[in-house]
Amino acid sequence: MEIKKATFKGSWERADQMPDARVPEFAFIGRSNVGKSSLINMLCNHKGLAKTSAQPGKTQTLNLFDIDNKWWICDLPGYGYAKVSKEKRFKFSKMIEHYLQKRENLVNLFILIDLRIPPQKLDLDFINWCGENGIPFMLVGTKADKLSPTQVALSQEKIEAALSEVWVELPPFQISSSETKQGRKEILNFIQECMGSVN
Ligand SMILES: Nc1nc2c(ncn2[C@@H]2O[C@H](COP(=O)(O)OP(=O)(O)OP(=O)(O)O)[C@@H](O)[C@H]2O)c(=O)[nH]1
Ligand SMILES: [Mg+2]
Repeated sequence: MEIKKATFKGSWERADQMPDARVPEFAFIGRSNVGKSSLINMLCNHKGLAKTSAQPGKTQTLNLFDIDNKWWICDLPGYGYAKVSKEKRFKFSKMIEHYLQKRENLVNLFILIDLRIPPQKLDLDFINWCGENGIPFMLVGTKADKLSPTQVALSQEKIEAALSEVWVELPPFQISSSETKQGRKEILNFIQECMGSVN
């Protein structure tokens, strides 16, 4: 699958204020700075589409993008960014929780994990929460360009070993880099497959 036209639809602070969608939606989540917005831009071949920043906490709202008038992408705020106030952090998690539980057209969530850091409790807790809440997801290991292939494989192994303690069957896992476009084809194909099973 190729994306021809991606356009920004708008930003919302609450899931119940978002436009009703009659098309499949795919969302991207993960810790602040993990590379959600960069991955969306990489998938869409559109550098300035989702705002990115070297400083964590850039995306603070639910941002929607229309893709080829056929499906939507939602860029979610990062979770677990310690520098925002406690109140704001709470707001983030409620905002995210509501979105994930109420968004009827959400087909799949991409949970991004930075391959350079060992498995974090926060990520594992979030993944387990998604499992308990029946939210379909794929794990995406990000920033692979910053590691050697051996380090990438080791990192994936560590994440999967941590998940094996809870999960009988491991969720799908895709390695990616927004710099080299690694994983682009695979993620777009995955999206297409998901849409095939929806239609
Ligand atoms: N080398 C490398 N850098 C990346 C990659 N993806 C993102 N970055 C960098 O990581 C930083 C954060 O990227 P964003 O895409 O803004 O991250 P985010 O997850 O959307 O962050 P928040 O919106 O703050 O939660 C930026 O400086 C990006 O250039 C990647 O695949 N490789
Ligand atoms: Mg962002």
